[in-house]
Amino acid sequence: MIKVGILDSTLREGEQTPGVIFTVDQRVEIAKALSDLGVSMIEAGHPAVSPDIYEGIKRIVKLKKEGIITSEIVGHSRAVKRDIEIAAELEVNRIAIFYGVSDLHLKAKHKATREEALRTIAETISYAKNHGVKVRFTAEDGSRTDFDFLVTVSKTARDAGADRVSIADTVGILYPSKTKELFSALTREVPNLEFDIHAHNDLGLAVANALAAIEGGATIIHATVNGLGERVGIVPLQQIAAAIKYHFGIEVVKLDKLQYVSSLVEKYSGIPMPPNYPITGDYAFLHKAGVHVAGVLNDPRTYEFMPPETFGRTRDYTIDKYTGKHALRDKYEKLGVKISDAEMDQILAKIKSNTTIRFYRDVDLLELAEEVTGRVLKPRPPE
Ligand code: AKG
Repeated sequence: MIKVGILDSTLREGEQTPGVIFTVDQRVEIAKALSDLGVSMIEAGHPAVSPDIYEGIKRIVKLKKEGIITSEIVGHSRAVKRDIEIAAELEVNRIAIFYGVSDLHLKAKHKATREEALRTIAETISYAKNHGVKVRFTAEDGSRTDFDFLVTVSKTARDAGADRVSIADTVGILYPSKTKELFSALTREVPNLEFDIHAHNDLGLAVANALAAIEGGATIIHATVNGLGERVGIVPLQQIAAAIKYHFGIEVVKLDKLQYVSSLVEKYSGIPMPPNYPITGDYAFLHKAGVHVAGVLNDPRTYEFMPPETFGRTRDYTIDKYTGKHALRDKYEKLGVKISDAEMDQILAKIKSNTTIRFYRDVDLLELAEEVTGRVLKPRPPE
């Protein structure tokens, strides 16, 4: 039986997108929207980074205490006592401590041996636990870490008091079968510990890896709204939520609220949503070719994996040279215009001969119908 929840890191990993900065008010509004959406955990920021992040977390924690926000609030921290103290004084529910554990990170960043790393991990987790908070440890660059050492790191974190370990695919190089194998082996080798996956999207495989991690036993998936994050970001919340619903039948968040949260973060992040973005992009439920539109008009399941209403959206189709008769008839019916079969053939021939028009608007279709039928169809201003 699969058990899975979402940690949303829009306010931490998401703000690490180049050029993205959230104000304190925006942070609070996003956190409220995420809680309404139903994410299990909100990673609200790394408070040691700057005063505005500190202030944002303070206000988010206050809303949590008042019961307005219901998700667990996570404060982010390096494996450094001062960072932990700053997060602890904010009274977050959980502190997430990260430390690079691959040999590359140990050598190039921490200048530490494996033994020194294990000591730092154990000491900082115990230090955080002594402040009365839950602790997650993140094995940064976990996907490039020697497996036996990753097991030792996980056991060390667990024995020091962490109830969760996040395996970070920091440079996004995992692929699904390897991910499932990794999480299956970790959950087998390290009992009494829950695992998260933090999957970067450098190869475009983050969602696939997150699904594979669930199959391997991960119980929390890190995601950001619109897939924000360092470089090309991490698992997009809207995609993983839809995929978990489709493949596992579990509604990890309120799917019909995804569009609103996506638009909110689009506005505040300044990163525009491409129209062809899954689930929340303008074209996600917009059909084009004649064969597709005819299929959808008969039974939408022919070209939709789930109905748009699930996501609070509606279906539509475009008119251009790819259009067929079914779509055109449906369009004119919706416009309240009666067109004979012969007239319809003439209109379609005109559309197909005009190969440079990308989208026919309703007004263009009325004009075409006027040309062919000789009747007045467009509303005219009063004389
Ligand atoms: C990463 O490795 O990409 C991280 O963001 C590590 C920090 C974390 O997930 O806690």
